[in-house]
Amino acid sequence: MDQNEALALLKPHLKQERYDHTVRVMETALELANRYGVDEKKAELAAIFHDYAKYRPLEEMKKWITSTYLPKDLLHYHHELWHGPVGALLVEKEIGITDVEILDSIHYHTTGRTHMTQLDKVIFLADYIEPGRKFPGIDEVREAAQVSLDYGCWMATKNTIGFLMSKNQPIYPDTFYAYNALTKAKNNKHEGK
Ligand code: DGI
Ligand code: FE
Ligand code: FE
Repeated sequence: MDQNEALALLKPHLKQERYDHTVRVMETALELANRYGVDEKKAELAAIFHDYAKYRPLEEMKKWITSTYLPKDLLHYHHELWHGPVGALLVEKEIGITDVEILDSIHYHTTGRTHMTQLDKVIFLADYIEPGRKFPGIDEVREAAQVSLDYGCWMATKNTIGFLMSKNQPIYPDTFYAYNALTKAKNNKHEGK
């Protein structure tokens, strides 16, 4: 599936501003994939479909979580965390993408996970630093993304956890698992282990 075909399939599912965000995530993901030697075709498709389920009604997402293999604990956390896992499911069902690496990077794009693949990291980080984003601390994450994929993702998970804690929000376990795995990798590297 080429870029234009994929974008045309995506477009009816998103509002204009979300579509524009997606195009910026795609461009950012392609840059990161190129820089860090990750499969650009997979990065392109995963980025295009990462927010595919963003506007599905909550009741529909709930139904998919309840009736499929998706983790049930999602229902006990903010519904903002549902569109990644449900998106991966629907991109397979409705768009016909079967590549597990692509589907996983869509599934985990909001939280990350333990031992993220290189593709997971590209999508997670591209979504965080695309040029339209204006989070507090974003410049530091953009600089870290120039140093390495791991360092950029580590900084993004650290920022997200700090942000959620400052708002007294619960944090989904995968967000902690991602942060822990990236922190251990970073510390081991610095200690020369
Ligand atoms: O879909 P996007 O807006 O492009 O971005 P996203 O899929 O990364 O969603 C971002 C939102 O998800 C942001 O408001 C922070 C929130 N989030 C990320 N990790 C967690 C979380 N919210 C909770 N409650 N817990 C988390 O672990
Ligand atoms: Fe998202
Ligand atoms: Fe997004």
